[in-house]
Amino acid sequence: MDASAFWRVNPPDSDPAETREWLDAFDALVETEGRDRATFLLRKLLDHARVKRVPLPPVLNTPYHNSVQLAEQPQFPGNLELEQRLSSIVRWNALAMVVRANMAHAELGGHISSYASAADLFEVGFNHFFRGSDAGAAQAGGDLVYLQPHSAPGVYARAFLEGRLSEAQLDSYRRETGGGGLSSYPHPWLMPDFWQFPTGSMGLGPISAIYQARFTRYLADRGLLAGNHDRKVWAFVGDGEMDEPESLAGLSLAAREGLDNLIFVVNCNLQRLDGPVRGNGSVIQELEGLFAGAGWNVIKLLWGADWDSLFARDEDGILLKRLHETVDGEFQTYAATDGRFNREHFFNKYPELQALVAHMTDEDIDRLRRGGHDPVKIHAAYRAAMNHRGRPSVILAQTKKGYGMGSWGQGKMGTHQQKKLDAEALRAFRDRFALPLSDDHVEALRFYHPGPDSPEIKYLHAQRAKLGGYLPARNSRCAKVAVPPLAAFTRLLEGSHGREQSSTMAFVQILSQLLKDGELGPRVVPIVADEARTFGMQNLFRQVGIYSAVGQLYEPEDKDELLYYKEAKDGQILEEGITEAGALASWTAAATSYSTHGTPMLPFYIYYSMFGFQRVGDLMWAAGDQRSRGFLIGATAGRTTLSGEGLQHEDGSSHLIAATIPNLRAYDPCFGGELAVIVQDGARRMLEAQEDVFYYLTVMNENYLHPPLPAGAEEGVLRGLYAFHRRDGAQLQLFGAGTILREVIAAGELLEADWGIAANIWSVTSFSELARDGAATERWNRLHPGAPAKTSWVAQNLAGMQGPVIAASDYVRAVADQIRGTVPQRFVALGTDGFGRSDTRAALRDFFEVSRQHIVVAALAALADDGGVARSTVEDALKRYGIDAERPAAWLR
Ligand SMILES: Cc1ncc(C[n+]2csc(CCOP(=O)(O)OP(=O)(O)O)c2C)c(N)n1
Repeated sequence: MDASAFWRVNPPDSDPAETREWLDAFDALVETEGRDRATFLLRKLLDHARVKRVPLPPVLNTPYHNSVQLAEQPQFPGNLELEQRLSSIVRWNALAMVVRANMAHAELGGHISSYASAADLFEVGFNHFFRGSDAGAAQAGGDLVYLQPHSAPGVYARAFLEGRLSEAQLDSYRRETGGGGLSSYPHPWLMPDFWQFPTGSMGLGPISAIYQARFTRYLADRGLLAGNHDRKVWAFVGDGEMDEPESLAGLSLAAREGLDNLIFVVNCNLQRLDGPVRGNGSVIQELEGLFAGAGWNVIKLLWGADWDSLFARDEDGILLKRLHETVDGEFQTYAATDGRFNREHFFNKYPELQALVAHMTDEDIDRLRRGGHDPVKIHAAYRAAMNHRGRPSVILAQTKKGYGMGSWGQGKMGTHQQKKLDAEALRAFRDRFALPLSDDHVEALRFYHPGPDSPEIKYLHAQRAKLGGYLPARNSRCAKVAVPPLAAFTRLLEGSHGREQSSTMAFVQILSQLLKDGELGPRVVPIVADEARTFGMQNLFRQVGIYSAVGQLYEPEDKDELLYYKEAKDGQILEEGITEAGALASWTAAATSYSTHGTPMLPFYIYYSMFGFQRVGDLMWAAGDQRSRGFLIGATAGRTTLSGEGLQHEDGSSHLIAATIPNLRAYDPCFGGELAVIVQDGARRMLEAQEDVFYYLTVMNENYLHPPLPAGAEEGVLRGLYAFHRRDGAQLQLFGAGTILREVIAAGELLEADWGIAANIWSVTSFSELARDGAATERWNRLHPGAPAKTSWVAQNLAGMQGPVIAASDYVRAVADQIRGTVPQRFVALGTDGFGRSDTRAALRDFFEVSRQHIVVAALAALADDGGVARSTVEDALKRYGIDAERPAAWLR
C-alpha cells in the first residue's frame, strides 16, 4: 500500500483524547460482555451510521500483522528442534535432487526456490495436520491435499525420509521413461499410487479443491460418504497463481456453501516467475479484501515470533505505519538483502522505529522471520483455520522466495529459474540450515538420510502414525457397481418407434433409466451449467431433485406444476450455474470419487458442446491425468446442426481436441440405439471393469426418426464403424457421423435415383477410435515384420468393397481425415472448416459443403478420378444441384 492509501485507511487523529475514551469504552465492553456482544454493537453502529448517511470506512482489510494474536496462540504440540532438523534435511534433499538432475542433464529443469519458500508450510501440515487414509473408519478417510506443483521436489524429499521413495528414484527426478523416475509435477497418470491431484497448470488446483470440498459435502448429505466426515480439503496456492481466473472462480461458491471443510494456504512469497506479484502494491492486502469480500475467514500469517515483542512495544503504531507504506517490490529487496541494509532502509526511516530496534544487532534483524517460516505461527494459523466453523478459511502466509538460498537465490528476481548452485553456495546452504554434511558430501550433492533409528526419523514416523498414515497417497481400490445389461435398453435399440426425436432426447431417456436403476441409480450424478431446460432435462428436477446444502428456503414459482424446480438437501443433480470451469471441476471430483472417497460415482456433465473443450479443455486434460471415470456430454453439438446460433455456439472442433486425450473415448453417434450401446458399455468398463477411461459423447438437437440398431452392430458401434446399409453391387462407400450420417443416407438415395449408382452406407460412431485402432495396427505391423500382418477395423470392414470412400461429419475435415491412413482405397474427407453462421441447417450444410448434394458431387468426383464415371457427370451434377463452383470455400469466408 502506498503512503496516500495508508492515510486514506488511517486518517490523522484530530482528537486523540476523545478517541482514547471511545476505545477504552469498547475495551470494557469486550471485557465484561464478550466479543459476540461487541460484534452485535458494531453491527448496530454500522447500521445506524448508514441511516445517518455517515460514509463507512473500508472494512475488508485489517492491519499488516498476524490475525492470530499472541494471547490466542496455542501451545506448539511438537518437538521444534527435531522438526527444524527434519525440514532442513528435506530442504537439502529437494535441492540436491534438482541440482543433480540439472548437472547430469542440463535440459531437465525443476524448481528450488518455490519449495524453499513453502517448506515450513508443508512440514507443519505433514507433522501436525494432514490426516492419512487410515484416519477414518473406512478407507480413504484422510484429508485431500492439493499441493503447489513446482514444490514437488520437497514432497519427494519427504517421502524419501519416510522410506516411501528410494534414493534411485530421487536420482531419476524428471527422468521417468524407464519406469522408476519421478514426474516433474503431481501427475496421478504417471504416479498412480502417489499423486492424487494434478495441479501443474496454474489455477486448476484452487478451483478443483473448492469443488472437491463441495462434492464431499454432497456425498455426505446424500448418505454416500464412507468413513471420516470431518475430512478437510487443503489447497496450497501460489500468490502469483491467484491471478488465474480459475483460482478466483469458485471463491463465492465456497463461502455461500459454508465449506468449513476447506482451507486455502496462499504462499505469499510476493514473487512469481518473472518478478514481483504486486511490486507496486500489496498482494496480501489485495487478497485479504478479495477473500473477505467473498465471505471467507481470512487468517493473515505475516510475521514470525521475533516480531511479537516489536509489535508489543509499538504503541504509536509506527511499525505498522512503516509496513503499510512498504510496497511488495521493497519487501522483495529486503528479502534479498541483509540485516544491515534492512536497518538502514526500513527501520531507520523514522527515529521512533530506529529506537524500536536499537537493542538488536544487524544479525538479529537478519534473523527476523516472516510468518510462513515460523512453525509455531504456522501451527497457530492452521489450528485457527481447523477450528473455524461455517466458512472456508484462507491463510495468507508471508514467505520469502528462495528462503535460505542466501545471496544466490533468496528474493532474487531470477530465483524461480535457479537450478544450479556452485560449491560455495551449497556449503553456505549447508551452514545456514546446520546440516551435518561434510564438504565432500555437499559438493558431491549426495542425498542425506539420517537412518531409520535416528531421532528425526522416529519422530517423523510417530507423527504420521498419529495422523493416520502417509501422504500423498492415491487409492485405486473401490467396490464394483453393477451396470444394467444392454437388454435393459431394448426400447432404444428398437429405434424411436415412428416418433421423430433428437439424440439429446434419446440420451435423456437413457439417463432417466439409469437414475431409476436400484444399484447404479443413486451413483449417477447429473451435472449442468444452467442448461438443463435447453436439453429437455427439466423432468429430472422433480425426479431426483437439485442438490442444495440448505434444502429449499423458498416456495418455487412453479410449485403447482408436476415437474417443479425442486431443491433438496439430498438432491442428486448438481446445478452449477453459468460456470463451465466450475461444472468441470465438479464433474472431476465426482469422476474421481472412486479413488478419493472409495465411493464410485458415475457423473454425466451435459453442456453446450462448444463451451467444453474449446472453453475448459485444460480442465479436461487434467481430468484425464487424474484418471477420471464418467461421461462428458457435448449437447446441441455439430457446426451445422445447432442452426441459428452463429459462430460462438456452433461446434466444429471439439472432436478434434477430444482425440488428443489418450484415455478419452470420444463418440459422435447419430441414433439412440448407438448411444445406448456406448453408454452401457462405457458404464460397464468404468464401474465394473474399473478401467481408467472416460467418455465424450456428442448429442444433437435435430429431430428425426431413429431406426432400430442392425443386428450384430454392437461391436462396430463401440469400435467406431459399422455397415448401416449394404447394397449389392455397391460402387462406393459413404461414411457419415452424427447427424451428417443422415445427409450421407440421403446422398446414397440421390446417387441411386439421379445417377444410378449404388453405395454402401456406413455409420461412423467414432473417427478417433478408428484412427487409434489404425495407428496401433500400423505400429504393430512395423514392429513385427516377421509375423502375419494385422488388419485395422476399417480395413477389415472394407475388405472386398468397391470404389472410393467419402467420409463426412459435422466437424472440421481433420476429424474424418484421421482415418485416411487406414483406408486402402481413394479417400475424401468432408467437414465444416470455417467460422459458423446464423442460418438454417440446410443453408449451413450447403455453406460448409456437407449437404447431401455436396456429398454426391464429392462421390462422383472421386469415382471420376478412379475412372468409374466420366468427368462430365460431375459437371452435370454441379449444374443439376445448382452448385456455384467459383464460390470461395467456407473457411475463406
Ligand atoms: C496455466 C499456467 N501458466 C503458466 C505456468 C508456468 N508457471 C509455473 S510456476 C509459475 C509462477 C508461479 O508463481 P507463484 O504462483 O507466485 O508461485 P511461487 O513459485 O512463487 O511459489 C508459472 C508462471 C503454469 N504452470 N501454468
